[in-house]
Amino acid sequence: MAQAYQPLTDEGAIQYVRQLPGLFEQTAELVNREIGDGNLNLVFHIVDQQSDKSVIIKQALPYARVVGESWPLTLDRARIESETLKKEAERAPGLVPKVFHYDPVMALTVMEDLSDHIILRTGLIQRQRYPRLAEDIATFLAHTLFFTSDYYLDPASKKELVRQFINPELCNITEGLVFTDPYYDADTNSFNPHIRPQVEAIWSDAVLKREVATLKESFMTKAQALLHGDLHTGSIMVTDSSTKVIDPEFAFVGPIGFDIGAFLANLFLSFASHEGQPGSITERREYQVWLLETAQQTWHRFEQQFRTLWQEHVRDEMWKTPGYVDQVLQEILVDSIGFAGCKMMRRVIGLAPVADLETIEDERVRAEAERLALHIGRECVLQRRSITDGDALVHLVQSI
Ligand code: SR1
Ligand code: MG
Repeated sequence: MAQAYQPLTDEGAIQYVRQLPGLFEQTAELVNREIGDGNLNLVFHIVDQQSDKSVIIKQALPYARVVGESWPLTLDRARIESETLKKEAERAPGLVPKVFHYDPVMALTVMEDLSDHIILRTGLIQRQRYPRLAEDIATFLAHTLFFTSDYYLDPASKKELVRQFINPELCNITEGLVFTDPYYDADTNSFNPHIRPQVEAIWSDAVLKREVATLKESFMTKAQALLHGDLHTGSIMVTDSSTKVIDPEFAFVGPIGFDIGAFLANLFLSFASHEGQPGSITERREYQVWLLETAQQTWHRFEQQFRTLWQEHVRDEMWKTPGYVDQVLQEILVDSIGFAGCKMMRRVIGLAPVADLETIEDERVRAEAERLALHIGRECVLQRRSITDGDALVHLVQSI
């Protein structure tokens, strides 16, 4: 076991897993590939060529990989991630990768290899349909969020949870990249020159910016439940029959609607991207319908499951008052749509764009899709309070 932090090399990663008890045989023929393509970390894929057994090592770097050493970043995010995965596994079994080992000094987690799955974002670009997706994500959201909220936990345990998951540096990234930088001419921004007029219109839209400011304040102050914190379609891996939520290093105790909104935003970004992706109009339209049905079903099943958990477990007598759960769910829906809008606009204007849009090669065609994404994002933020269910949300997106 290392005495001090050091980033693993390819060979170092093999030596590291070899000395862990219970993972590989002494005779294992281990091969390793660094496969990290995210914004922050090293990811090693290690396979025993004899038995085909494999694991993933995810190691935090002391900086944000996407920018480099000029952006230092806490290694504590590895702890946050492994502890969140354990909590999520308790409440949403089967929907997160198994953790085999966590090393606080090396800031790494050894976990289940999900190579038989693909990143959901890649599947959506390829216009794959996933029959379990809405149900599994609704289950993940309802269970992880309800059971880590005050609706279930006693007040002392809830406050201890807030303490355990204080995550100031990663929250600060979100506060900047999602809620601030896209709304002025920030150095971190990076957008298609063909959409400059639409971006400048957003920079000068005080009505929109007041609403985003409200959502930013909610993100920073509404400590409702332990969030995944970055639930985009690059944080979900899928097959036809399995869904796994990965990468909760942005976890903290925040507003329930933030995780739901992140997932909805990424379905809507995919919706917008298929305006510009190759293929026949019919194929693209049919796929867009599936994306909206998935959004609608996710909310619908989240709401049903959250209500069931509430009926069975809500703790406080005052919260059993008839009609109160309806009020809570309506507020969660409104928050979710607002956060979805912010998360759409940041992926078009700010740092860390999404492959759904980036893979549209022709800049002018991409601009059409990006304008649609900005328009949907803006309307989600502005009209969120008038939406009362998943059908109304889908109608809002379709009307744009
Ligand atoms: C510097 S990190 C950029 C983005 O990548 C993560 O996935 C988060 O979404 C973050 O905002
Ligand atoms: Mg991530």
